[in-house]
Amino acid sequence: LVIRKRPKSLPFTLALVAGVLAVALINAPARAAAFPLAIGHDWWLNTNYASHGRPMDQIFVAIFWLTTVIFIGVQAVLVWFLIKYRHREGRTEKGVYTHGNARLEMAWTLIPTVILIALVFWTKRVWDDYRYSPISDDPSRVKILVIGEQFKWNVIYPGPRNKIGRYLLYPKPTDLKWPTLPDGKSFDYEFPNVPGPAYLPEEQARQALDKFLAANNPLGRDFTDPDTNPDPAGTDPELASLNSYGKTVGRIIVIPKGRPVEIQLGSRDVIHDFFLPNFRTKLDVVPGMRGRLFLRTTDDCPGPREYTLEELRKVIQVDHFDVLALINKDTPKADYYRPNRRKPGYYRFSKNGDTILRENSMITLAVLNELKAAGVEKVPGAIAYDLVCEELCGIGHATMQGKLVVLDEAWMKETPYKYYFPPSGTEPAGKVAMARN
Ligand SMILES: [Cu+2]
Repeated sequence: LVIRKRPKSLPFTLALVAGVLAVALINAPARAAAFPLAIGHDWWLNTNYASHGRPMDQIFVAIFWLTTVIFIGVQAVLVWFLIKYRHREGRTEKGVYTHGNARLEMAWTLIPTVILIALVFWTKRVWDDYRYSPISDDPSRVKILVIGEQFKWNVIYPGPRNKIGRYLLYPKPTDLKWPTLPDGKSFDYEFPNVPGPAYLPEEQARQALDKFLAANNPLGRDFTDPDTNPDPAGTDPELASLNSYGKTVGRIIVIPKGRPVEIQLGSRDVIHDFFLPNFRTKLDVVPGMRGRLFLRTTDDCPGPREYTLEELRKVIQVDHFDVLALINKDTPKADYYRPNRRKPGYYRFSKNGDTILRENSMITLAVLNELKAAGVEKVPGAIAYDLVCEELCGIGHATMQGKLVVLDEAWMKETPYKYYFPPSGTEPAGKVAMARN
């Protein structure tokens, strides 16, 4: 290190700057609604719609600018030294090789220490708000169970009683009794005289149980647990089949706007990672463990609304979001269609009897042209945010995607969403859970 002349007050000046910076960092989230982001939208974080996300973004931005300023400063000094002390013919002045400088070393140790301690306390506050959210003991929170498997997401809703019950419990070849079927009977129809798989040769027992799981219970739902049944009164077949496997697999996650939400996570096979970029929510999904995440949408989170075809084009092409079509009896130019008596009907846009777009499906660019040709001007819809797996869980990991849609109270009263959660206002009054910011 070459230093010719050092101002005596340098460490004190630097310590003062660091102190001011640290105080500014700690107080910044309390004062500023949002940090000014000088970098263009496409280069920056995507929009946050979770109440705990704003303080998270602020700490990210602060660390980004702190490290950027220090990086540029260090590089500038480095270049300045290179030029100032370059080799020149006839130069008589020599560099001084120092063997230590207590003040300077104190300065470059203490300043980062102060900054890092400030960041520790700030980070802990933001982390606690996210991971140990006040929503976690809010009795009015609605629950959702998401089960990952190679390579898709299964979504289970609690129904009006807000109960999920036991899942991911799989029978073993050593069990003395056959597992229970959805109708409450036991799985013994292939071996009526055998009390359970343990009484069969192991290979045969495995095959029988594999058959049971594939045909009756891929998610290991415990049919003896009354909490897994959303319709214990047996009043509504639609409600009773809410979480049948055909419906849960690949289903869209719907969350009610503004209500506190608990997302429980489980895995059927390997470790996955549940990541909602627009909701600053991310947690590994580990087999054998029930993960829990909490979120509440911000007030400015867009809910369902009517989109013109041009707006839809922009959202799909420029913002890269899918849009869920929300079509019902009140939608202009929509008609009701029921292909046959055994299947449920649905609302749709059509031309000459052909379906162009049906309710509860994703709007694509190709559909927009057809809608225009059919004279449709506006489509009610809701933005479908991405759910991605952020773990290298296998060869199909990159395509393991789900969608999350935020619906307002009016749409939560429509079929099929009305079956998903207790209606708003019926939940026990909870304390108001808000992210501190
Ligand atoms: Cu995965």
